[in-house]
Amino acid sequence: MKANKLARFAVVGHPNKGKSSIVSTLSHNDDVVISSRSGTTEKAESITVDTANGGYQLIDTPGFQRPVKVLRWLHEQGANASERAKVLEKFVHDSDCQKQFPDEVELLKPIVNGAAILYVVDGSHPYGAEYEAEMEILRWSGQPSMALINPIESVDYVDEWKSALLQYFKSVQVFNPMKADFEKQITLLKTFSHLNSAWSDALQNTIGDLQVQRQQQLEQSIALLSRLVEDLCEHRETQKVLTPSQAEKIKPMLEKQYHHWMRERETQAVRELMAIYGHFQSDVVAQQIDLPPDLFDCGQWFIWGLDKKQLVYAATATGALGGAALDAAVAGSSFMLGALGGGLIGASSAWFGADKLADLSVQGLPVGGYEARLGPIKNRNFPYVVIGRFIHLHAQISQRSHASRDALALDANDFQQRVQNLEKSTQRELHQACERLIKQRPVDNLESILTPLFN
Ligand SMILES: Nc1nc2c(ncn2[C@@H]2O[C@H](COP(=O)(O)OP(=O)(O)OP(=O)(O)O)[C@@H](O)[C@H]2O)c(=O)[nH]1
Ligand SMILES: [Mg+2]
Repeated sequence: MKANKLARFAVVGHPNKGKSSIVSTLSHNDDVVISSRSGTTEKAESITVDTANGGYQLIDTPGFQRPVKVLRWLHEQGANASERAKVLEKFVHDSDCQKQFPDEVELLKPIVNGAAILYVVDGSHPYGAEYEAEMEILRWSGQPSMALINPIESVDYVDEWKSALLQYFKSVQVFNPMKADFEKQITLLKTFSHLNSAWSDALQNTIGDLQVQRQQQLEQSIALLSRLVEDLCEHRETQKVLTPSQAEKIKPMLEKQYHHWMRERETQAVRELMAIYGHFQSDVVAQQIDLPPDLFDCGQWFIWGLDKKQLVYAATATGALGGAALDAAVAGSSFMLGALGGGLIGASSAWFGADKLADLSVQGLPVGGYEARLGPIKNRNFPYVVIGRFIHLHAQISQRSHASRDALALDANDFQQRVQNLEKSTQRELHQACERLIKQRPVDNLESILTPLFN
């Protein structure tokens, strides 16, 4: 049976050193309870990372509470080295020990039952002799083991810890569960695969599966953005009215509905994006999430979408400026920016004016009366704003540790740099796609045009 062959790792150590955080990060599970209160985890909890061709188990455990006393009890059993694993077994089944040392019984049980050991320490606090009893107890099990140094606040004592740990563990690694990106997690899993040869094939398969899954997550994100930008670019709000003047009167209401729909649609996409990456505590996270400035905060559009210089290039690349102007824009756009003031681009407000969003139109209906219509969006920077915001969020969410319970902190947006980094021909494809979106024309290969922006 697959379950019997699964590699199992008990994550053990002092209380409050990030054991649960490591389990949460590696299992991509944001359900694991993490807290600054020492002694949060009271019962051993097993989490299975299940993949198509492999998988493994992580067991979160309570921290050691009375290691010195436990070690004394073990010594009192008078066992020689060959009998020590049996003594540990006796310890976890002894009813007096269960009463006296519930935490140690709970954390040693999975190890006695065959789990390998991941011993977690904090690299921001000094090493101390009190840890020796813990490591000695673990050594009695004879199980495969490695140590993880979690630099919770700093790396100040990492070297000191390494010297101490290497005497007890063959493998010692620094691993920060809050910051470990996907690649670092994979590196750690590779180390796990060397701990026990019986598990190495299954763990190698798991690594392969996780890499495939990561690629699928990226593809799903691109498809999600593609649908989002299409929906937002084509949306319109309509309302039947009796007279054209009535249409003017309801314009503020239509605008409100229009903005509401657009914002909701974007928020929904962000939730879906979080779900793709396994951040299911969306209520908590969504409340905490510090979304980019309001979608309709147009003053921010040159930050989230293209800047003015890039818009000049986009305008020329899509033919809005004509061929000669294109060369000038590619050569350097300072001339073009100057020329804008002279009204070179007839439709410049759609390109550069943040005021021009969506128009109200009124049309007579065949059955009588009129239809007031707001939208679709007119602003040429709009699709880039949507793409820029989404890509920024994607970068944050796809790297977000599942142990992180903080608000999503947004750093500088690099969308404009990403556009700049594209090959000129790819840039032009993007600009042409955005132009088609604004002109309500379908873009067949939108996903493949958006893909290079995610690199
Ligand atoms: N900044 C930072 N904080 C961390 C890191 N790892 C853990 N913490 C914090 O340290 C505290 C304890 O983390 P837990 O993962 O709950 O620790 P634990 O070892 O499971 O604790 P117990 O279950 O109480 O034994 C929490 O407040 C975490 O947010 C880290 O790498 N960086
Ligand atoms: Mg815990």
